[in-house]
Amino acid sequence: MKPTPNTRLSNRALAFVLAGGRGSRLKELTDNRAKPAVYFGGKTRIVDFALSNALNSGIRKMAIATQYKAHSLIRHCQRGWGFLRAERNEFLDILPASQRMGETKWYVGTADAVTQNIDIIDSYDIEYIVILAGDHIYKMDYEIMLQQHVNTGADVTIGCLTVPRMEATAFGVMHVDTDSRITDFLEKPSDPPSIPGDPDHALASMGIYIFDWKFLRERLLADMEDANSSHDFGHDIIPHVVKHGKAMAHRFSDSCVTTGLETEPYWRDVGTIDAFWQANIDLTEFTPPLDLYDNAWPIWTYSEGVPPAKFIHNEDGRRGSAVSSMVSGNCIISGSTVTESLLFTGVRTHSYASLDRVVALPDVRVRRKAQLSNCVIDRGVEIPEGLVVGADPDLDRANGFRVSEGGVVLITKTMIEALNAK
Ligand code: ADQ
Ligand code: ADP
Repeated sequence: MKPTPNTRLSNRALAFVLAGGRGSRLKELTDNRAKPAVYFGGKTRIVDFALSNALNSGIRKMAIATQYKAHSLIRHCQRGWGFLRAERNEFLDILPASQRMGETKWYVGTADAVTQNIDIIDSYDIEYIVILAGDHIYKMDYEIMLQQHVNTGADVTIGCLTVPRMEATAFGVMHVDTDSRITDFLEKPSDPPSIPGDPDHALASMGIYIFDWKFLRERLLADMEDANSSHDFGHDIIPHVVKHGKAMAHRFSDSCVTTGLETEPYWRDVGTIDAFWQANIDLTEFTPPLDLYDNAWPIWTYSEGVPPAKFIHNEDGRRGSAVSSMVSGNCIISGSTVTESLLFTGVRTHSYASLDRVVALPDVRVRRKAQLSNCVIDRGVEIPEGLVVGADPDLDRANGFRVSEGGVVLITKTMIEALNAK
């Protein structure tokens, strides 16, 4: 019998992850690391979602463009994604700015991040390029989007989803005809146009673009010569293709991966402290909006070989417990109470402490009798004995912590050092 040829388009595609943006709305969480390197969901970092989606979709060639505060991100990619083997024609290539073509030091815009690496991408010998942002949380099968791209003969296919119209000011917003062809594209309009017949919603770009590499290569070289261009996908490349070529919309709901637990397609830009805290806390719900326990669509990450989480009574018989919570490996909950919280690897909580609706990043220490609620604690922070957080915003501010619009308290090492020095 003749073997069946592998017809998956993902075999011939490169996933190109843009991870160079600053993500300044995450405040001190991105002081020392780029947004894609920010921790999410107990074990993973934000970038692991785009990379895992690519891997689970069958894409084996990946590149990631980094620039802002890239050390933590690069270290994570090397440790967590180093299992891809170049000799099997699979890799994650890390592409820092300032290495390649021309004089430009930084990637000027998102398109420039691709242009500066044209010669490298040529060497990958691929037909399609799937451009992704490294800073969103979602599960999506890019193979389905690739198939639509090829079947429609589009110059570009853009992933899109429906958002409340007033939130669309932060997105590229498109108009489509009945065949899903994009007839108009506006980058971050101040007064977003609504979907015809649905005045409260707009069709927003997810920042996911599929091109035939040959087509994009040519467009990028032309764009490079254009003195008026900011060399950005949303501002320059996409509007040009919409006007002069064939741009098609791909609905996220057509390729979103769900386990049945999720009641609607899940996609989050955890770009603010409030959104970051909420999306993490949501995972502890009885029925979470995102299922991370799906063996068929694993979110891969760097994982240390650490011992299991441990829950212990203290010497006074005080129980250490966690309910409606997620507790990662190497955590020790000793004589303290944890509720509706998410603890990353290596968190230690001591007797008579309480944590309610807390997101604690790796290696946080909570000393005795601290009472913490509604907060995000950055990696490695040591919370002093008896500290009260989240009960009174004025007290939190007086202690030097950041209180977000939504009332979530952010605590970093620098803030605790300043408090201890008082
Ligand atoms: P934004 O997310 O606002 O809008 P941008 O700031 O360009 O666009 O970031 C896109 C991605 O590129 C992010 O992952 C960021 O880290 C990265 N990035 C930014 N500047 C970069 C640079 N110079 N070099 C390398 N990487 C860089 C975009 C689109 C909108 C769309 C939203 C969806 O422009 O049309 O609606 O994404 O979130
Ligand atoms: P991670 O994202 O892995 O938690 P760290 O919090 O250890 O990383 O640090 C993020 C990055 O910032 C690392 O590259 C580290 O070297 C760097 N870094 C950490 N603290 C500082 C600091 N105070 N000043 C400058 N760079 C720092």
